[in-house]
Amino acid sequence: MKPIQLFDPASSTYTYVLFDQLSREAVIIDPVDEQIERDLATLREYGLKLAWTVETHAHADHITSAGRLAELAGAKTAAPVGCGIGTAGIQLQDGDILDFGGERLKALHTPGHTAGSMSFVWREHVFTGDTLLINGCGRTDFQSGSAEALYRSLTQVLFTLPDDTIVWPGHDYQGRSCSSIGREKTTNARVAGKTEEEFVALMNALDLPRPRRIDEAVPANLTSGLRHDADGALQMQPQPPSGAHQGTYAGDVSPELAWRWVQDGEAVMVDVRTDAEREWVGFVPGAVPVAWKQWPGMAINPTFDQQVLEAAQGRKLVLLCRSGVRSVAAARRATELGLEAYNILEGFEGDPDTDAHRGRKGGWRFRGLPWRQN
Ligand SMILES: N[C@@H](CCC(=O)N[C@@H](CS)C(=O)NCC(=O)O)C(=O)O
Ligand SMILES: [Fe+2]
Repeated sequence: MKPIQLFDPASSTYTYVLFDQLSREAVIIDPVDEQIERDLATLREYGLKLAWTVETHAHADHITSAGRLAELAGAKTAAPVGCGIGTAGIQLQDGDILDFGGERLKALHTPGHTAGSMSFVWREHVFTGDTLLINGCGRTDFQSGSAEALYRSLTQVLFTLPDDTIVWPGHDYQGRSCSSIGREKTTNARVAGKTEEEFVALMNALDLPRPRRIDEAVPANLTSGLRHDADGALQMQPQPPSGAHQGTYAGDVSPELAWRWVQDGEAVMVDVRTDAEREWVGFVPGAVPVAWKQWPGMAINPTFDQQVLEAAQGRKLVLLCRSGVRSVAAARRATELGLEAYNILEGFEGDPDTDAHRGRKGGWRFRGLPWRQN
């Protein structure tokens, strides 16, 4: 049995999904925030139920999606006790076991890259985070790193595993996928055949540039990737419309808040996109389709007023479009009709990125909220 190995090209991070064949319970190791859609799709594709999210350490180069996976997929969060990730439900100690179905994942404390770093053993596999990389190892020059501690973790913990143990690293910057303990023990350029003094001298002379996102990533990762409390709280409050729209509709809401209101029965979601967009791009289960404009010619839907009045049934309306433009116009009209209408920020697809592709910069799908396609 092999883990599923997934790659985030922006940070060269590997994420791993392991699962129990019978119960379909799964563990995800080091999930990356920007890849949450891919990871949820992988879980769906294999028919898995996510039991655990696990961190090897508090990352400096990317933000984890653990907190959001816990919310969206019902997973429990686990992180090494020494990493200061206070939001993780289980604070792992050396030797602790996480059960998923009939399978077991064992935590090994392997400090050095950071003081709390851990590696995880599953069957004949070891997930080494940034402790051991293929023909390399994690740097030790920030976040309580220690080259001395790393030398001991490599030589006295990881290299005492059986030689045929498969090594699955936390990163690879050259497209390599996995290695073995035997191979790394004999050929790893940083540590093989080196004394502790030689290794420490080499590590201290690396002089690597600081990770680009360190100032943003480390604080976010200490709360499982859920942004600062103040932002989180703000995200769950409606905001008054700004600029020229002041006072013309009830407010702007995040996709997360809109979904919360819909689930609580407080609001009805109205999808104001065209039939074709819903049909071809995707839709939110339970949302009432009331196009604002329709093909041909994107003419205003003549029955919009009547349809939204019928849809509201005395409740608030949250209006969804592609990127949050038509939904503002529709919210203004619904307000004129006497309804309490909110615009859902970012829409279904979010804003275009630098390649002019939607779906990667905000939006309902990007945020991992429920949607379907026919
Ligand atoms: N260039 C990357 C940082 C790369 C980096 O520093 N990676 C860390 C792991 S988070 C490391 O230990 N690298 C070891 C090495 O490059 O030898 C960025 O800006 O995010
Ligand atoms: Fe790292």
